[in-house]
Amino acid sequence: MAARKSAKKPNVSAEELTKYYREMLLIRRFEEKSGQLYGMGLIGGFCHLYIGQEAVVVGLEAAAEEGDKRITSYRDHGHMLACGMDPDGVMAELTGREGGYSKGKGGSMHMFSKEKHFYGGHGIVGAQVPLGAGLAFADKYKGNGRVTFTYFGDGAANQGQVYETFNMAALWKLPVVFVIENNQYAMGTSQQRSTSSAEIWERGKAFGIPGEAVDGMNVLSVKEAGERAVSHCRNGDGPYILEVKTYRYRGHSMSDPAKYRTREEVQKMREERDPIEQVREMLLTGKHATEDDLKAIDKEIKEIVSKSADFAKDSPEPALDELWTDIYADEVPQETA
Ligand SMILES: Cc1ncc(C[n+]2csc(CCOP(=O)(O)OP(=O)(O)O)c2C)c(N)n1
Ligand SMILES: [Mg+2]
Repeated sequence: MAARKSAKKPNVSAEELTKYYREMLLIRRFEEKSGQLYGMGLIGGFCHLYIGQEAVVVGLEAAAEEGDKRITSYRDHGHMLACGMDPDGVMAELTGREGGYSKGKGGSMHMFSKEKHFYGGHGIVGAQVPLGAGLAFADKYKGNGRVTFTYFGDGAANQGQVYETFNMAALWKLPVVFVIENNQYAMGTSQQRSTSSAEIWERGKAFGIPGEAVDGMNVLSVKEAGERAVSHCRNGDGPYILEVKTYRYRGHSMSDPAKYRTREEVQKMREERDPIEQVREMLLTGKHATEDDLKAIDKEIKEIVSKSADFAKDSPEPALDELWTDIYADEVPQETA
């Protein structure tokens, strides 16, 4: 793929690196556990894992400030964990239980957190793109200096509504970072078979939107690019596009046997580009951490994930009368801030 490795020596503290390691590992272990629970029949319906793409959200969350917003597609568990949502609530939602973020009524693709400014979780490909611009419009209107991260895939990037959104976002100088998570596939269709240009971000030029391609397997490169994008938006200069070149190791969803690519292709990416291994290497070679330190982090993360699975299993199924709630808004929210 076209993503470049960052050649220069990273200017990053041990604390920061350890934080990214921990956050990416949490997503990976959480997703592995979700896969297991799915296999056991405890999670039903659609379930799209984020394994391999962890550096994208962790890098961009490192560039975000309190109050910034995020919205994404159905491949959303990593985004929720990275913005600080509770693993217990996410896992309980995956298993359709009362303790979940949508009281067990939304499942994998439909979770929200007003507190963490996470606006979903959207099952319709590309639907979150105009919604993300809408969130940014509200912030611009209020003049509160917030930025919205609007994530979508390489497949979604071929939709017409994306370009209608680019046009309006550029025209109104909306504070929105469009993050194209280019994992090279849209279900079983590779980017080469579906997309006329290898550099999707360049399409923004037609609207006067600046952007760049980013090595999405390197959390530091993602963070650095994220900071450029965020400062552009916060300065009032309008939208910015980041095409983050990444890779998903698992199938499109739990029901995908992934016959459209070779095992070797996946193996090569895991061995040579894995985002967590890269940070692990940096921590060890930079003598920022010992093998034992990392083992202790691994243990701590395993415990968080296993606790979330226990919470999910112990949480009851929603009561039958929940069928009649959360259908219409009880009141119109009057937000002022
Ligand atoms: C409007 C619409 N068309 C088709 C689908 C079926 N579908 C679900 S995911 C997907 C592929 C999207 O790929 P991409 O945007 O690259 O995201 P990724 O799954 O790789 O994260 C398709 C076609 C859908 N959910 N919504
Ligand atoms: Mg894709």
